[in-house]
Amino acid sequence: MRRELLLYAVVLALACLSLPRVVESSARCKAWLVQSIPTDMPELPRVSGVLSTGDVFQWLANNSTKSLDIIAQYWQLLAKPKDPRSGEFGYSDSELQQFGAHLGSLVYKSIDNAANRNVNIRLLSHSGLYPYYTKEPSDLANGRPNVKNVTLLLSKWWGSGIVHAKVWISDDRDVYIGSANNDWKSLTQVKEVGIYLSGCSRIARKVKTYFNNLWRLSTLDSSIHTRNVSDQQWLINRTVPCWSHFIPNKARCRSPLPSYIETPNVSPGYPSLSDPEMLRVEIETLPRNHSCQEPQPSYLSFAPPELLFGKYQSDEQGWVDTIKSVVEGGTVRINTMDWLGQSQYTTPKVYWSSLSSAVSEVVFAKKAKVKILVAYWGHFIEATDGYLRSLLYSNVLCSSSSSSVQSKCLGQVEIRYYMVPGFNKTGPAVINGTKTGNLYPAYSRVNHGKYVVSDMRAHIGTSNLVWDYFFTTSGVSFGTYKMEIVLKLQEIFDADWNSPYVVPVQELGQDMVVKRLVIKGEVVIGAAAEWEGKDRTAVVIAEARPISTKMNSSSILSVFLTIETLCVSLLPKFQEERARESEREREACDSFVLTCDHGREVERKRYALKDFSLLCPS
Ligand SMILES: *[C@@H]1O[C@H](CO)[C@@H](O)[C@H](O)[C@H]1NC(C)=O
Ligand SMILES: *[C@@H]1O[C@H](CO)[C@@H](O)[C@H](O)[C@H]1NC(C)=O
Ligand SMILES: *[C@@H]1O[C@H](CO)[C@@H](O)[C@H](O)[C@H]1NC(C)=O
Ligand SMILES: *[C@@H]1O[C@H](CO)[C@@H](O)[C@H](O)[C@H]1NC(C)=O
Ligand SMILES: *[C@@H]1O[C@H](CO)[C@@H](O)[C@H](O)[C@H]1NC(C)=O
Ligand SMILES: *[C@@H]1O[C@H](CO)[C@@H](O)[C@H](O)[C@H]1NC(C)=O
Ligand SMILES: *[C@@H]1O[C@H](CO)[C@@H](O)[C@H](O)[C@H]1NC(C)=O
Ligand SMILES: *[C@@H]1O[C@H](CO)[C@@H](O)[C@H](O)[C@H]1NC(C)=O
Ligand SMILES: CC(=O)N[C@H]1CO[C@H](CO)[C@@H](O)[C@@H]1O
Repeated sequence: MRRELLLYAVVLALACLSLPRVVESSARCKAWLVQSIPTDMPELPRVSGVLSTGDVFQWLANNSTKSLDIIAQYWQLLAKPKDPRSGEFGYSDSELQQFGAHLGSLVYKSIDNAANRNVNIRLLSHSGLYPYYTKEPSDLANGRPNVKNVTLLLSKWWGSGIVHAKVWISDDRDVYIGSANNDWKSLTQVKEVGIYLSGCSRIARKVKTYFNNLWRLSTLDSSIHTRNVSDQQWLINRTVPCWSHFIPNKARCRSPLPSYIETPNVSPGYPSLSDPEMLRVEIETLPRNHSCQEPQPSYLSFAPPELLFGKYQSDEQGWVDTIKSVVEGGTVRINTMDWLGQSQYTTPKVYWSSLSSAVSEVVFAKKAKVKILVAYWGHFIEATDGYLRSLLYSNVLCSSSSSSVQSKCLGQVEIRYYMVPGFNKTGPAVINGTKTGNLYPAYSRVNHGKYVVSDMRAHIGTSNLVWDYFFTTSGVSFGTYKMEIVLKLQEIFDADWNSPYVVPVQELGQDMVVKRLVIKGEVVIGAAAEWEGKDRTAVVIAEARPISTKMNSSSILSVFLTIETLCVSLLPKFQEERARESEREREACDSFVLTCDHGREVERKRYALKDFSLLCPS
């Protein structure tokens, strides 16, 4: 035994020595992070070594020789500017060119080409979106025995919910998992983040197992395989598949899926696994770092839990464990479109504190800094702000939890809204013959990525952070302890977090005060923002003369901007760290440079926000 080990060590050492010469072999598993960056975001720093979604989708199709399996919520790769029902109606060809719509056609064409090469293609989607629904996958399948398309309605199985995973598997070897839909806007008008795994058969086969479970589900009759249960974990009555662990053990059916979970019979629900399956796959990244250490483990997680198999963890556990993986005094970065501590589509609503609890726990016990970036866009969910502010209240609770100086709260939650410029000017260019003034197509200009990264591990998913996505909707995540991926994902987050496209979320009841601010030559000596019904009022006092601006919800942006402009920190403990000086560029109202001195660090940022003109006398 010992000799064997020794021999193994020698072989490993030799393999390591010879590594650089054999790396070009295509059998190696390589990983890249993948992004889509909306047009017209010149101030967003580009992160090197990150691929673009449009390229990766084409490669996955172009490189396929045997099989191509795609899970999509909906398909809109081909823009339809001439169709009055379309969200891009009325934009000119040159505008669409500027939007990058042609990239969607290239992706569509690459799948069409793969179909012509007789690749076996399986397309699994939700029912699609108005007005085209399943037109694109149907067109691709039409008259081709090698292309199969199915629609899977999860609401028949879980009462609500949709196919929401965005997954491509090519030749059981190359995989994309991420936030990008099969929509041309997901390539150039929506901020997306995903991972491209190339030459990774072991991972691809596991993702394919999940695909096969979904595919099988689409062939089954939900009416004989579902039960209405009184869910004892979430305290609502709801419909679930008959093999669900939300059904008491004795009443459960045997799962008809090809692969299912092998945990002991526990109920209610799907408690966290103590030792979820980890994939010990050596992953190569760019820049290459040939280490001869054990491969850092990676994992997959899936939703909803009834589709789990083997010892793979639920998507909720993947998120929670990644938040909790932070080292003492470390940082967790969370990027999401939505954040709700409840369900969105059930009646009655479910209260869901899994993620916010995990955040507060690491703030208290691990003294962690948690940065959360949430999208603010045309379809922002109103209840979000309340949940975010209540999460920010953890800062107050943490500070007041300890009285002694030594044990004072060092953890902190910080939350910012991400506003892609133009987010409030989306929709068709023309409605009923009238120009709308919109500048971008409908459902675009939003930060749509879904990931969390601590200093230990990275988790890249397809689910929005709302209960339904974890319990009634299909989602897939890839996570890893691979340090290069962890660092690269942090870099992507930081580029967004420090960009001029973010504004802080204000803590409940926190008023803003500023010492000194220069606006167009006038010294501002006071500022405050408060709620007035549904509206926020911002008051800026310059040289003791109020230049008061009333701000309703439509000009909320300006309030956030004011807050940011004043460099007021959100936390009581930082109250003394106020803006020293801020300078607005004289020539334009929509562009100014802000310099904040936080004592420790000096931040200098450029802002380009048209709504600021409210504060700019015309
Ligand atoms: C995919 O293949 C098509 C046809 O061969 C080619 O035109 C296109 O450039 C390829 N895409 C990429 C990103 O390599
Ligand atoms: C296949 O994928 C690789 C990246 O993994 C890419 O460099 C190459 O261009 C792709 N080949 C084709 C034909 O698209
Ligand atoms: C699949 O595509 C065909 C056209 O080939 C279409 O008739 C059918 O409705 C589609 N099926 C589903 C389930 O979307
Ligand atoms: C479950 O309840 C829903 C709505 O209350 C009902 O439509 C459905 O038929 C029930 N399903 C089963 C399997 O009892
Ligand atoms: C839920 O179902 C249980 C029995 O399964 C029933 O006793 C209860 O009244 C139901 N609750 C609601 C709110 O419908
Ligand atoms: C590369 O590997 C070495 C040792 O294995 C490690 O110390 C170093 O931090 C790694 N570099 C990166 C960028 O992860
Ligand atoms: C456009 O006009 C039709 C017919 O007058 C009307 O039914 C529809 O609501 C209008 N659509 C919008 C978006 O105003
Ligand atoms: C919001 O306030 C702005 C500036 O005062 C004003 O121009 C706009 O009409 C208001 N919008 C609504 C919906 O009240
Ligand atoms: C000026 C403007 O377009 N305001 C809109 C911004 O977005 C919110 C949410 O959709 C709308 O309610 C405002 O009217």
